[in-house]
Amino acid sequence: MSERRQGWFSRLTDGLSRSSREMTEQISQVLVARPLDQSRLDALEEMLIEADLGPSAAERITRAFAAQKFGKSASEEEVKEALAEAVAAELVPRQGVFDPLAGPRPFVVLFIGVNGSGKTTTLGKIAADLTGRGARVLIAAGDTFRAAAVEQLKVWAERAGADFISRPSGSDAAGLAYDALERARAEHYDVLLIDTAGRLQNKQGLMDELTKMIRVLRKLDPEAPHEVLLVLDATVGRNALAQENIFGNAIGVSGIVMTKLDGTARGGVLVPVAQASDSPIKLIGVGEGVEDLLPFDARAFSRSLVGLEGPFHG
Ligand SMILES: Nc1nc2c(ncn2[C@@H]2O[C@H](COP(=O)(O)OP(=O)(O)O)[C@@H](O)[C@H]2O)c(=O)[nH]1
Ligand SMILES: [Mg+2]
Repeated sequence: MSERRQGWFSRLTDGLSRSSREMTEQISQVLVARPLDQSRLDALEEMLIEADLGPSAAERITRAFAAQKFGKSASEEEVKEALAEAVAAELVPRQGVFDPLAGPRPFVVLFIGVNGSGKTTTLGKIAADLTGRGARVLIAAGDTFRAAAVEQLKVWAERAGADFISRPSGSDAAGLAYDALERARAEHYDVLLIDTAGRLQNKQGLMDELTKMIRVLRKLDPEAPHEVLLVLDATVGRNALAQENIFGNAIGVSGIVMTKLDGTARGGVLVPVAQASDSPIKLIGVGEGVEDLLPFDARAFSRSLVGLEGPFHG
């Protein structure tokens, strides 16, 4: 485990423990070294709901937790371990793998989500990871709405050593996607990463544009896009759940990226999002830097959420 990788986990842990500070304080106040009567279990359930885990997961976690037999003198550590296990049981089945180099070539990935959720940043991090592993990557600037968005993505592409295709702002995003896939096939790229716009104030227009992008990609490759990553910002809390609902219903999503789990994260919302979505959580963002993207590890996440160190700490 490199220094760098440990840094990721400590940032995740820091961010999540900030989001769950109240939760961890309450754990020790409410649950440690006391008999688990109904009022204490109710307090735990309430605490989980307040941490954005949602009522149904909160109920199941509380029930699983109550089934544990704690001695009179259960330590904070023991209580947290049991709670982490109960949270992990919810999330392990919702953990997925993003591995574009295991699929067909060119492997086409579409990034969708509202403005500011972290689509472009996530795409840039993935591009750098793939080129670092020797893959040939083409990036398409499908957010043709804002010139600044194209520039931001171009910087990421240059940094990653990936090739870049764009159109003047205002151009048809579907046309760009089509041209990009045609080029990726002709020039034998391993992966094509397609950014998109996220202006949800015109919801129907956006959904139509995304649907059209997918439709034209399928004219060239019926299997494309091989991955549709929905990028959600954890700091918006329960709004992330509403966004999952909107995009999940309108567009076929194959994986979720939950960003901004560092900093002011309200990481608990990952639990109801994971359960509401038909597709698994595949990646998490833990910072703005190029290396701040992690495969989603349900157990490490659960331990961090309840304020235990991740399994990669000494
Ligand atoms: N702290 C933090 N910031 C992030 C993360 N991912 C993205 N951001 C920041 O969120 C802002 C919006 O990201 P951007 O990729 O432009 O979002 P987009 O509109 O969906 O393309 C930028 O300032 C990013 O640096 C993350 O995991 N952690
Ligand atoms: Mg963007």
